[in-house]
Amino acid sequence: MVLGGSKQQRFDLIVSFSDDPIGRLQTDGQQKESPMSRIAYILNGPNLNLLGKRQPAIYGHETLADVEADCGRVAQELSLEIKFHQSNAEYQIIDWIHEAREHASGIVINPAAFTHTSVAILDALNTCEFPIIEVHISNVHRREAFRHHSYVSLVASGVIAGFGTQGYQLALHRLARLIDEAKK
Ligand code: CA2
Repeated sequence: MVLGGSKQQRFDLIVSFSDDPIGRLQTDGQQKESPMSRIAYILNGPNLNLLGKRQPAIYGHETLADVEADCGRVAQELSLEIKFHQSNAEYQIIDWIHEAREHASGIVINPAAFTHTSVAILDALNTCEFPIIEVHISNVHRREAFRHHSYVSLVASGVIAGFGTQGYQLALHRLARLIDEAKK
């Protein structure tokens, strides 16, 4: 490709547009880690590793691996790259939030029981400058009163609850829209 200028210098482009449809690569082929990346962290809190294995009447039959696969398919449609994690440890979720604030453009989080207890997760999320979508598989508002309060809702752009595991896919669609709007 020849670029303009008085001396008509010639540049070889290492990356063509078709190699990089969503603009994540720099001309040296390295991945950008700017706030405008399309990396989405999907974080899951305690006991969600048991999804599909216990209490199907509340949480359905899909396993967390099924949810990850569904999210992967939707992410591809939306040109998002996902980092999908689950932990039973509060500190681990906080560490992933810290990682996301450096590398990602958004978080989808089902903090599970930490939703109702964790000021530490709220504080970590408050350091992020991108959209955060809170997801609950069950309709927490039809359940015990202690599930009606969420610390995470104080920082979330939106909350999806009661749509089963489909809620994660809905959250990714919303996150992609918010990332696109932030670019304008
Ligand atoms: O509805 C949700 O997604 C919840 O975040 C799930 C949490 C609960 O504490 C929240 O109030 C609402 C519990 C996650 C436990 O997941 C299990 C999954 C299958 C079997 C047993 C537990």
